[in-house]
Amino acid sequence: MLKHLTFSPVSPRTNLRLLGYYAMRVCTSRRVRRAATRTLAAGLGAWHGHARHAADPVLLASLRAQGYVRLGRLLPAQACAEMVAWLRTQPMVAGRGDGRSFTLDTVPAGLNIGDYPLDTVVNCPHMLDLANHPKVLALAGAYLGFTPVITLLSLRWSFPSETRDADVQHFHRDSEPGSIKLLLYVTDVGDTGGPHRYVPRSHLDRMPLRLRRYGEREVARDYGGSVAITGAAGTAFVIDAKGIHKGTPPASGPRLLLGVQYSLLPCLEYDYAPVPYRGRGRFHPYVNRLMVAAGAGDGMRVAPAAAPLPD
Ligand SMILES: O=C(O)CCC(=O)C(=O)O
Repeated sequence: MLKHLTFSPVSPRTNLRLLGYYAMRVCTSRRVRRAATRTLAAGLGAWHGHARHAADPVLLASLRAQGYVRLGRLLPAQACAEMVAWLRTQPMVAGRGDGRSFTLDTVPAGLNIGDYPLDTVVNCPHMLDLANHPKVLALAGAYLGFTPVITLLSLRWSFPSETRDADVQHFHRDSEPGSIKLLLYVTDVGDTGGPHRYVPRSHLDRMPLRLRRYGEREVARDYGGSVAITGAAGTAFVIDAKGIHKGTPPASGPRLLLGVQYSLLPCLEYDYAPVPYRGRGRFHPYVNRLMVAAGAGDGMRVAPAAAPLPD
């Protein structure tokens, strides 16, 4: 879980970042936002050197047109089982609730969401391999216009509960402009397992000035409804997170969702604190620098943004 910045009487740098964030938010025109993103991507290319992102053209076209695209099974069932087995021993936090810490075997009654701390997420087996999956990095690079930076990394349980999370379990748009998200089910998600729902083409709207929830009836009336994405453990999809989406609360059992957000630049509203990586993979430092501390382990080497992404 990442900490949100708040205005500070002692840190002009923090205040400047937040002012930058709100300046971006008040610009709601799609055309202006698109022009700004293109200019930024071109500027990054000129600064770091141009990089080529050979994304699958069918996936890219579908993401652009619909705002979401299914990637099929990106992780084998065995790898998902290894992730769950490893996480079972790790404490998670009710970060969207009262901040309690607990494990999968001691979930407090009535709790709907549990998130793992960044150190656990980064060091969970298969996590960084997946966040750096060549197919996904190529798609993110081509969609955003330049080598992406990972700006959020999460492993989140949703539990059957009487109550719904105030944010992610209601239709909403994300607050981070110019980002896409890889979402992967680490557990099986059928019709009653808490399928993700996305409202196709809602990413093409002008952004609202104030972020808000959308009701089921409003989504049905204005967009003709949403699509539910189900799938066995390992099933992945990518969404443009400014489109309307939500996680349905699971009824049949706990559901574990892996999330990776890719952006052109760090999100101005987060306080990034990269953590040491103790695994043995080698990952692109530019892409991972907000999550993984430089020089930690042998996985991070200094390399320019335009260095080739792994095949
Ligand atoms: O749990 C889900 O499927 C929704 C996740 C979500 O809304 C988000 O990551 O912004």
